[in-house]
Amino acid sequence: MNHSESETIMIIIDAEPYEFHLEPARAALLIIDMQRDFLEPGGFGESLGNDVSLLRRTIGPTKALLAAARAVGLKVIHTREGHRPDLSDLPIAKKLRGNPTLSIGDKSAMGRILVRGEIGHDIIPELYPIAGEPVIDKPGKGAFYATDLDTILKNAGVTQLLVCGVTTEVCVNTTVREANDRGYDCLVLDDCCGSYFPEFQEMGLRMIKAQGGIFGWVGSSPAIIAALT
Ligand code: TIU
Repeated sequence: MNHSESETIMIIIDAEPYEFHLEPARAALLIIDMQRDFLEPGGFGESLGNDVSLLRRTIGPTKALLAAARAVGLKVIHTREGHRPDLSDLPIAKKLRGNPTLSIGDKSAMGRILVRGEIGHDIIPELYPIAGEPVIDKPGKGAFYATDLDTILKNAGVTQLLVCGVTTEVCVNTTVREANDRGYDCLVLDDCCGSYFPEFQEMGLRMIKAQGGIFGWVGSSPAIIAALT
């Protein structure tokens, strides 16, 4: 691949706390855990008493952004939170936390909860990966923990991440913090991130952009789509 021409392209994106200098050749769209168990009625998230509509409002904007990224050849990476069928990578603390009636590995309406290969663990049909888009299966909240994401990004020359996904304060925040410590610039897209808790949605984003962008930037997908197309 010849980077020399595309590397010079830099687009100024309106963001907080200040403008983001997007370099498409060095950027990747990172879509975190848009899985049926978190987003669909009858899934794990709803079984815990959560209102999945608060997450589902992210699907339309993320789908539009994904289409724009694919159209211009921007790198796209998906993640899924989940465990091996034998649960050998599931810490007992994670299994037992909250004393749930239904926990990871148990049978639910969409198969065994957060187990790789099960229906509920997979990515929602609206955002399903296509050939050439890596899918990172992660056992933790952060997408860098116990995965090859960092290697994949470094090998592809990626230094900037456009971050979407669920939930804002859990897997999105954890991943952005991990990325920040590894030297990546993260632009988190507020309309493409969702939380079951409106107050955590707001604070999860404010924590990223506070103190001059202590963990990164916050923007919106229409600005990225306009810049790419
Ligand atoms: N992907 C992700 O955020 N996993 C979670 O467990 N999120 C919750 O909000 N529970």
